[in-house]
Amino acid sequence: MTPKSRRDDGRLKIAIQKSGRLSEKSFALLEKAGISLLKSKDQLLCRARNFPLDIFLVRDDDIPAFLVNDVCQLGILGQNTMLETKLLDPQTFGGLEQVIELGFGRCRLSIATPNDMSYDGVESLAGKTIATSYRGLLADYLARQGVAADIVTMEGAVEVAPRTHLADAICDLVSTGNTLISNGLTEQECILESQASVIQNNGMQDDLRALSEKLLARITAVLRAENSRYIMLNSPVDSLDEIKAILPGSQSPTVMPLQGRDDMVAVHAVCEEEVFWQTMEDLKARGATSILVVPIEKMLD
Ligand code: PRT
Ligand code: ZN
Repeated sequence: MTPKSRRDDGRLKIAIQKSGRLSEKSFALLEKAGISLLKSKDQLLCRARNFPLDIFLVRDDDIPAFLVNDVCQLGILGQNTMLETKLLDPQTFGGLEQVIELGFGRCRLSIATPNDMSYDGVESLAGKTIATSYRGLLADYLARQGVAADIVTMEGAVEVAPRTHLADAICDLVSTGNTLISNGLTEQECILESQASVIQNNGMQDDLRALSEKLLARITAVLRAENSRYIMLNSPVDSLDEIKAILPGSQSPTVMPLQGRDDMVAVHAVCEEEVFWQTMEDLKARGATSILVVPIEKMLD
């Protein structure tokens, strides 16, 4: 059961995973968005000191229910969990929507078979039994592929199912692939690529919408800053166009004169993607000098 709605206090509520693979990065994201949290003994609720926001600390699987019951307006959840929840109960959870992809908690939902099972494409699964915690996503995938297989739902330790003869194959989340390898399984089909995302229930009340938009704008700005670099270099006037063209993801660099030099100018640019060593070497090869790449802490247009 979820707690009674407390939305009438005018504070925005966000649900994040209490402990697990998403919790540390969810907290860190809120902190980077300028939210300073009051430490509390409450195991469920944490208040922000400098923003009208309450943070509910819950199991990730409970986050969709917190949203549809209007206990919280926002949540941070793996796309895998959100899509599975919607597929299993579209009537209750159909209104959940993703608002921002966060770039952490990346994994894929894949079908894997024992190393010694002959596998020749997804048709090889016809008539087999597949163990998974993602019945909705797996059933949807098999139906789209036109393959009839039996699904056994397991809450955890899915990777041991073939060894214990509970199933012929499995469908589970994979990140490094080590769990599959150490259980003698081979990844065959990736049925979903997933990452953490901010979700909301469509039809948010007007009084909280403005607060939500403000928080989401800050989160977007944090993600942009994290993915951007500020690059400074000196460029020969003659190769300025070429140098500007290879600055990754930069729109209009600032070009400034260098005192006492007619042949060189200073170039400053925000690059909205990673600046690789190769790019720096390419810049240098075109005559750029004093190339500096620095992280950006905050960024707002
Ligand atoms: O207690 P609560 O219900 O909140 O947590 P949980 O146990 O349900 O979830 P948790 O913390 O394990 O995962 C939360 C979310 O992290 C998932 O829903 C995914 O969105 C994301 N995520 C990213 C992963 C993984 N990577 C991951 N590797 N979730 C689980 N795994 C497991 C996978 O199930 C398998 O057992 O890790 C194992 C495989 O990892 P590798 O690295 O060996 O391939
Ligand atoms: Zn869970």
